[in-house]
Amino acid sequence: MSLSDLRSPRLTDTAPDWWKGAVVYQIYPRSFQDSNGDGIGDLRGILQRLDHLERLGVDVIWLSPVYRSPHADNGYDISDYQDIDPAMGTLDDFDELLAAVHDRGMKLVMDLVVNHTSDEHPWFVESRSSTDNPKRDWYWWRRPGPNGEPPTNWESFFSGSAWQLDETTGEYYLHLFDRKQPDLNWENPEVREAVYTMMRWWLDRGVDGFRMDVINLISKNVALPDGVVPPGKLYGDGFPHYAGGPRLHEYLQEMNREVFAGRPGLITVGETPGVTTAEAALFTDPARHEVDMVFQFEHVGLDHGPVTKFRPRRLEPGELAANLTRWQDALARVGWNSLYLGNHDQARSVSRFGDDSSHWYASATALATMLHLQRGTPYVYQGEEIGMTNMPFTTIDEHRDVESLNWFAEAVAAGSSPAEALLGLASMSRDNARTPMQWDASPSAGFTSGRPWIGVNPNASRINVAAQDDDGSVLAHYRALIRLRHELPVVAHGSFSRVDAGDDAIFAFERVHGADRLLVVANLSSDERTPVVAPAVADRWADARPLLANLDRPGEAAPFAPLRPWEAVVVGA
Ligand code: ISL
Ligand code: CA
Repeated sequence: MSLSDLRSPRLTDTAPDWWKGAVVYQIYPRSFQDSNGDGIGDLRGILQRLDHLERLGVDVIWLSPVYRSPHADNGYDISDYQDIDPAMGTLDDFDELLAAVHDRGMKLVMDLVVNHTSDEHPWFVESRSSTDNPKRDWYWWRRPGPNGEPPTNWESFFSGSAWQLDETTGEYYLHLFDRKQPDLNWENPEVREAVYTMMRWWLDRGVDGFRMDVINLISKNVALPDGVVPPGKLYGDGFPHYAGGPRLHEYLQEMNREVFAGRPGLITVGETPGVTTAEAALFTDPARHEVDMVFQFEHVGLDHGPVTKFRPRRLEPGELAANLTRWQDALARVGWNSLYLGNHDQARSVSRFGDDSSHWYASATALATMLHLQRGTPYVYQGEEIGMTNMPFTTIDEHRDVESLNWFAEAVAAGSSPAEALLGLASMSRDNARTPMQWDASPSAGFTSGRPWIGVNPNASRINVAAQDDDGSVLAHYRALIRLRHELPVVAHGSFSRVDAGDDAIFAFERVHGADRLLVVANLSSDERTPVVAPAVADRWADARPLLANLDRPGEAAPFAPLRPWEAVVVGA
């Protein structure tokens, strides 16, 4: 059986779990393509770049928020769920984009941000107007403590207290993120009904599903207890009280009944920071009718320091593979994994988990190989398919993200030197992943004819889509991986088992589906490594056929030959 003999199912697949064979591409619209020279990416820009996505072979496009927003958190603060932000275009542009995506056999998924709204959303404007407004209870309002202090000691994700005192009524409101992102009160059935109505409106318009922002935060412990103050911190950890709350599964099942029932062909993915394997299995057990899959966060937390992610620790080779293996094993029988290394909240994966200086190409492709050939649905974050790297920011003025700006101010106020605080941002700032997509070697990388809202990475002259149209590029390797998933059922549906290769830095695993077998052997380190496997394993793969490799292999592709830095080999049997 050779690759070219195989069929390409793409989205002709009508099975309820079609998304097991799909690859999702995340667009961060603000930084993807600007069509009108204002320096901000927009919907018509995406329309101009659909060829790239079609050639890459992805099945589903997930759009980070394009709704009307004051942009305190780049659109994750929504002031109108049923309109497009003027900077992004219009509803007509949206309809045109959706039709064009569908014409090309792809699907479109919206970001659903319903843990909180913008403080400029009419619901909140009403809610804050008086203590007896009918929408007062749509948000979390509480009276100050005896000394005027916030109702709990919780810290916001973006530094400082999670509570904001509102002068109008002298009460505090809860905002787990920015103070311009007040949390909705899902205990109130009217809130839930309003959200479901809005979701049905988008599905009626033709969208194919939702990526649900911090969906595991929508149910809170209504007693709102203080959190434990960890060593070295000013605030308490409210996470146990606002994440995975008592009514979370009830809400998701209700949403599923009210919104998704009777609409086949959708894809739903919950973003669930801090989720455990056991909880993930519950969320994604098809029999429970909650969501198709969730984004877990363990592997993107491995390098976080004990006090803050901005003082990270060095990962040892093997830590990433060990963690991903744990998730593969945990969801082997029930549930489904989302496979991702990067998104708009994470540093660039090749810079973080790979080696973007000495082994840029090899590490970008080795990481992609081990990720895409696991059991689960892979997500490609814009620019990852060409190996985009972290941005060499040199001053705080070049940063845009509210999280980075707030943390920097807090760190400097607490006595850090600006240089030291910038060092923390250098490896971990979300802005690393938000610089413009690198299309070509022109001054703004083909992103805009104007002045981009955030700087273009200077390496765009070298790392860009136009420069990678040949075999042997990162882009070509992504295309090959996506094609493998579409053409070999074992990639989508096979079991996963890690193979002990005698060295933690070598991530080797077998996939089995009926009589079809696949073996991946990837050296996730910058040193040469030699796999040592049990004789039974070596025998099983003695007659393997080479399917894919990221580096040229001299002679036959013996899967257990010594591996060069970041070398990855895929064979079939
Ligand atoms: O990057 C983080 C802060 O360190 C994450 O904790 C992030 O805030 C978390 O993953 C939730 O992310 C989502 O919700 C946020 C928004 O800022 C992120 O962009 C979004 O992906 C609030 O809506
Ligand atoms: Ca624009």
